[in-house]
Amino acid sequence: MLSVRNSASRDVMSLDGVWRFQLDSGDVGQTEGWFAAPLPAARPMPVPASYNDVTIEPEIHDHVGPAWYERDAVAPHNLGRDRLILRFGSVTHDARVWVDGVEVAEHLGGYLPFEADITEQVTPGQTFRITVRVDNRLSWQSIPVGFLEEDSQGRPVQRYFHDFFNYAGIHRPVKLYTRPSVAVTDVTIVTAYANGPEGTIGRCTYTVEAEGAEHVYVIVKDADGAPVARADGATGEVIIPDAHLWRPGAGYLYTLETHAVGEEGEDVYPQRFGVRTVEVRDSQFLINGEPFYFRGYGRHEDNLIRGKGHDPVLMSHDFELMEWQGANSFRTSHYPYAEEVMDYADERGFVVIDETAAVGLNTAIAGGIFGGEPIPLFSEDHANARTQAVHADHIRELIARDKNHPCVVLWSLANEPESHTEEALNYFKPLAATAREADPSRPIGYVNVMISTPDRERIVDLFDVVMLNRYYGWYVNNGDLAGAEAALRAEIDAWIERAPGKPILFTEYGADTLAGMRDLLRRPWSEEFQTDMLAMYHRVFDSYEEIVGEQMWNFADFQTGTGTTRVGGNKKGMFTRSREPKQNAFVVRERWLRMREKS
Ligand code: GCB
Repeated sequence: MLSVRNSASRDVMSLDGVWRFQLDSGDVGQTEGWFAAPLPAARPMPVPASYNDVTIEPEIHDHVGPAWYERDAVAPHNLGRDRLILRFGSVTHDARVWVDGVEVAEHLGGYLPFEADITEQVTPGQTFRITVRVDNRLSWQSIPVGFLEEDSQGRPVQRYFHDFFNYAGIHRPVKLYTRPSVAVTDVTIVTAYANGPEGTIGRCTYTVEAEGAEHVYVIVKDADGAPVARADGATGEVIIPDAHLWRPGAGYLYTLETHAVGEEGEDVYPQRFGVRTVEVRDSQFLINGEPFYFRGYGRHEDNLIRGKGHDPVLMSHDFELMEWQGANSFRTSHYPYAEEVMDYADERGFVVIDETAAVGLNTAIAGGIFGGEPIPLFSEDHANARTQAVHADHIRELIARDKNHPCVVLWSLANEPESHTEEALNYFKPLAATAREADPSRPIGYVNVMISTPDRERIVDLFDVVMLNRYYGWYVNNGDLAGAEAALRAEIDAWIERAPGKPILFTEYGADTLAGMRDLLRRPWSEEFQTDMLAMYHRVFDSYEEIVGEQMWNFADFQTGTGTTRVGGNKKGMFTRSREPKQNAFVVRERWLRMREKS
């Protein structure tokens, strides 16, 4: 799906702001037709934001079930023959949308965009009402999975197998945009380059899909907007003389200006791209043919009050912090991030591991804590063929959204799924094929959980890299760093034997750390222990050529459900939730700046 862009033929209007909102605890809104008239008892609610922390009402914070949003908007008075599209960046988790009482869209899954052509529902210059039903319930057939229970008062409680809080609402910008009836509907770009006597020659292979077009042509513009190449036809190749590569730390971007011309007019869509290659070879991860070492974090879209609501201020600050620290990459743990974040990563030259929302497909863990009910996960009554189909659709949607981002170098199909059983192999085999078919140009991986050791693991052969979340020193060997180091080294040795030639990437390692807790004995939970534990991991990583990256857990403290192991959330952050550095942040900064200088 194309991002929303302004162009000579497209106008964009923001619908962010304060909407009207109402919980639907009895799930009666649909049968009572809340979409057909203004909401019966609405209160204000900002968009984009999670609704949970905005008010101080437990009913809203802990709500399980549908909630409704509503606002008025005005259709452009000069719409002419253009189409009017209503687009949501994400609604978590399931959405239904009405315009003046007419249903226009339905979308499953809380982290990807969807849109509806509402031209027929509106009158140019007239006000219309948008109503959205948001359902935050997870089931065995949603991605991520979850199930419902009741508390002692008979109220529904959402259970799930990941630790981050199940924030809900309209999380990302809502837009209205116009486009001509002749329209560019999709663009796919794959790049390559060759170095020769005349410098670097970039090659951009493209495919444009267009509606109602008789003629398609493309113009490549450089970062200053100057045209540097052009080609005719809906598919083809453009050669870029003297090309600037997109590199980690230097995000040079071109624009493929696509023109679709038909009897009804012309559409212009500017698709940004970077010239770069990605390849996995001989235990190395190569970007532009050079070995790349990932320095960074697993992150969350999470912050005070706004929950998972996208906020450009926080986004910019987070990138400043990452750069200050010398990081060059992050993983979108554990769901696709806002499109604005992906654009920003492209511009700033950050390297991204793009992860699906398939977190917690594992009934043997609960938020990283081992234990829990022994539920047969991949089975008719739990994660079944329907779940797999939803997961496959989600992979296709993610790749359709993010395929043109040069920052994305690797697709992560799941975080810590069950991966040591025959059922897991049967589940993931077709999904790996789905990802490869949707994007043959990038490597794929999945993130392995600690209980699926190399002697038991069954699915790694489907993937190009080994991605490991390890907590030796924390959940295992807590406080015993010598024991943790020995166990970590033994496991790495076993992975090298189990998956020869595949690069190994540490996608999580970390210790809960209460900011301000200092300890002369350097014990767990103190700032000293976090520093010591990460230093131990880094020493180990430095002694293996097969290890191509370190993404610690987590960039910042984040909100979770409550529990005996979570003190006001997950505290494994390098920074606190309000982005103050812990002691460790300075220590790791020295290491990463040194590494940045050398690379
Ligand atoms: C994990 C999960 C991550 C948790 C983390 C922890 O393995 O992937 O989502 O937050 O452990 O801190 O327990």
